[in-house]
Amino acid sequence: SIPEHMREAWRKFSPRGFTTKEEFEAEAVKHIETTLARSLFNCDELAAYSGTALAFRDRLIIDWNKTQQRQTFADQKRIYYLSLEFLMGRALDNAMLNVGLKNVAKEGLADLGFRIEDIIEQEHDAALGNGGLGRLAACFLDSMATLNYAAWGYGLRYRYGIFKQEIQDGYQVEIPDYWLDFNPWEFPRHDVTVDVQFYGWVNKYTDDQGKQIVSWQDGEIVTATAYDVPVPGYGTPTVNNLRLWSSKASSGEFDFAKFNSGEYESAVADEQRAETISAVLYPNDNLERGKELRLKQQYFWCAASLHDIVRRFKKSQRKWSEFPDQVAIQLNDTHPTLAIVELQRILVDMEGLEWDAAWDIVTRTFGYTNHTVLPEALEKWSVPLIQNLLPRHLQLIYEINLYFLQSVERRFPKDRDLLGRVSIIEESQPKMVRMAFLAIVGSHKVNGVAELHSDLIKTTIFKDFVKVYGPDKFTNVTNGITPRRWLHQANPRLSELIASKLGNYEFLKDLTLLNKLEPYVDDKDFKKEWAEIKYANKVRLAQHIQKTKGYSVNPKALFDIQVKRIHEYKRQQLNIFGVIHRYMAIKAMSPDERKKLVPRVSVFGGKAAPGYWMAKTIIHLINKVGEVVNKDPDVGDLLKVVFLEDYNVSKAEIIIPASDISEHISTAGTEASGTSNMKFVLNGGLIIGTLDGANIEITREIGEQNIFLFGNLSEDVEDLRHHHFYGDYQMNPELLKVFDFIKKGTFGDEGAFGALISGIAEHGDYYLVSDDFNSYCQTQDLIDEAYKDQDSWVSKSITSVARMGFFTSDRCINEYADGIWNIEPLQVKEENEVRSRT
Ligand code: 475
Repeated sequence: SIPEHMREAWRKFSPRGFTTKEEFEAEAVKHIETTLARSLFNCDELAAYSGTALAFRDRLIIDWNKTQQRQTFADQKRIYYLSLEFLMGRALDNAMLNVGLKNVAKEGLADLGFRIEDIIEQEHDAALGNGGLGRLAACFLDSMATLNYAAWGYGLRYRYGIFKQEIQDGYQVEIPDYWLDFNPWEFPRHDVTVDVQFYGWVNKYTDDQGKQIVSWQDGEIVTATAYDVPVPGYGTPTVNNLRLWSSKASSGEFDFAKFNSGEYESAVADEQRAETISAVLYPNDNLERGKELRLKQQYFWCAASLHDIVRRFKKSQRKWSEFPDQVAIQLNDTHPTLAIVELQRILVDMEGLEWDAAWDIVTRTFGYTNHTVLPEALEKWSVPLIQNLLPRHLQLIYEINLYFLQSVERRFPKDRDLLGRVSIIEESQPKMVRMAFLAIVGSHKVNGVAELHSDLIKTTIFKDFVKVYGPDKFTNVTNGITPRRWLHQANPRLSELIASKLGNYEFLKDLTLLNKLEPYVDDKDFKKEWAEIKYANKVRLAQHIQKTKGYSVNPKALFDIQVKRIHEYKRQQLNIFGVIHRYMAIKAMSPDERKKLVPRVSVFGGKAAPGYWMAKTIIHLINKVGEVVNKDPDVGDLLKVVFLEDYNVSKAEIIIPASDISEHISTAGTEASGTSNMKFVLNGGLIIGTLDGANIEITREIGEQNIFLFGNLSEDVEDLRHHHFYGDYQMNPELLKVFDFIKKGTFGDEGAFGALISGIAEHGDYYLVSDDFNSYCQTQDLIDEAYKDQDSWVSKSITSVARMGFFTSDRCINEYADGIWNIEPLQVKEENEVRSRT
């Protein structure tokens, strides 16, 4: 660093960042005219967005620098959140709100000739995730920064995020999402690199001093380069770091020999192969496919992150035994499990620690979060694949397993079966490494993401590990969401109304303060404003539908929304069969009967994994039903079916505030938590749901009278499935009528839907669509009745919001910090009130 006596110039000129409208305008214009080389004669909205984003980016990086210095000086424990997915969405609006300068930007942009809403719209979503797991990671980053924890996210800088979805002839078509054309939110750190090795072989020998040396040799080297993304907290100067790794052929490796000997093409091909590692996000949600490139991604990212963390720790010159006091690493599902093995390798092979001492450090460092019990989503990697790609790691895994099984055997000497059941290696053909088991063995805590889910993992997939370790290793942290994005940013008018009653915006930092809304549940004026805001949000969505789909829907109708990844377990098929049932009922009614109906708009949105054929069939059916129903003159406004294309974070911000009812209707016991259920309720929507995931805790908090529950319970699912195969099983007759209606060709070629129907009617109905159909339809009728009484509906809405305090991700982070990471927030002395609460 610069010597003390030469620091004056630095202090004098180091930028302080804008706070006034004029200062903002100066920054934005400077960027537009110099960084972007545009002028007032050719500044379109995209250029205005770019200038604004660069101005805020600069603003953030000043606080980012200070935060990093503060955290380094404090020399306390840090959290490292390892996630293959960070579904960040747009950054500009969030940055403006979190630093409290949205009004300044709004007025400044108006001076320059732009509307802030149009400018915000220009930004491309950062869509480096699939669904719930990736968005949870993004909410957690927001909370960790807001609560002043010293926390880093580590992920991959995919060149292509989740694909863009288009609907053509009712079918999903995938378009690549190249999003890095212009990304002002990242800082390339060409000086922060890690060389990561693949393939090769393991050389074991004894050196001159008689010490066992293990060396992993002759592999292929790929370089990881860091790209840093600032993560601003709300109402605090803390700006944390999200470090994303990008792959490149190592400069040492780029084969100049080849190049010089005329093999130019093959040298370039090697280079491209290296870049492929971070090229694309795997588009599967709740599904693992076991592809080699995916394993390469996982190791590349784990190795780069671990070496970065270890490098930082080594600067502190502490003893290795203090590593777990300085470092907590949280594994977001099993995707980063190789980090456990890599840390053991660093400590034993590279730093020369004894096995037991190293393993003690490792297990005290890691925590593992499980996000699903679906068998097809549990990661297993074939032993031959690992053997080839990571030969040394396979040896370490076997060794870890050996010591683990020996300890199990000592404690349960008579239980031979137990050893086979808990072994990290599955004795199949080929043998497989069970990553969840490795994650459990290598961590000190394992958590599920909602109470039911955490109970289920203890009694089903990880039951034997509860026997081995005792119940205390397993814990629950019910998921949450950041109220900054999901209330304040997505629903500014509702946030403002709440603030007007509560006196300030403190509830955005302490969401339990929402309970102060309860006294207003019967306040006539308040209710009127509440209802008006919901209506305005519905109008906004109706405009979006008009713009993107080209037809209009009635904003006075009941908006019934299901937006999430398309998956059989989430049961969009139950919803669309219910819609068809409703359509059939309307067709059968007299005009007088129709007049009594509550008009409804059924909105669907979500992507199917490109290889998930059944999910694509469901999308196709929804679109075909829409085509028929929406133009049927018998139906008119009474029913509209809308499939919104390309559901993503920024669309969620428009869709969620506009719901009257949202659907969270997974087969009981299958949805680990769900987080959109929380987002919808926080925005004043009611929900129809099964007793699954966090729906159960939402019900407990807001009260049974404020939620529409239906369907079989998780504890009965197994028996029901058994009965389908071995009992005298009868399909629900109303559902059969729906199937007949489809089979008649009402929605086009009935063959297209054959497998969807037969899966339920003939092949065991694994997701219990038929079992729950009656209760689902009856509950939908109750909803229609309840909606007619708008006064009581609005009271339910307000009461629910008032009781949602528990579901902030701030609460989650504090629970992780207390129960798993053993870490305190860093005191920020200069903590400044958010300047203008916009
Ligand atoms: C749950 N993704 C939600 C959310 O905890 C829960 C798995 C394997 C491979 C690729 N993606 C995955 C998931 O398992 C996932 O997104 N799980 C979701 O995590 C946050 O709220 O119920 O389905």
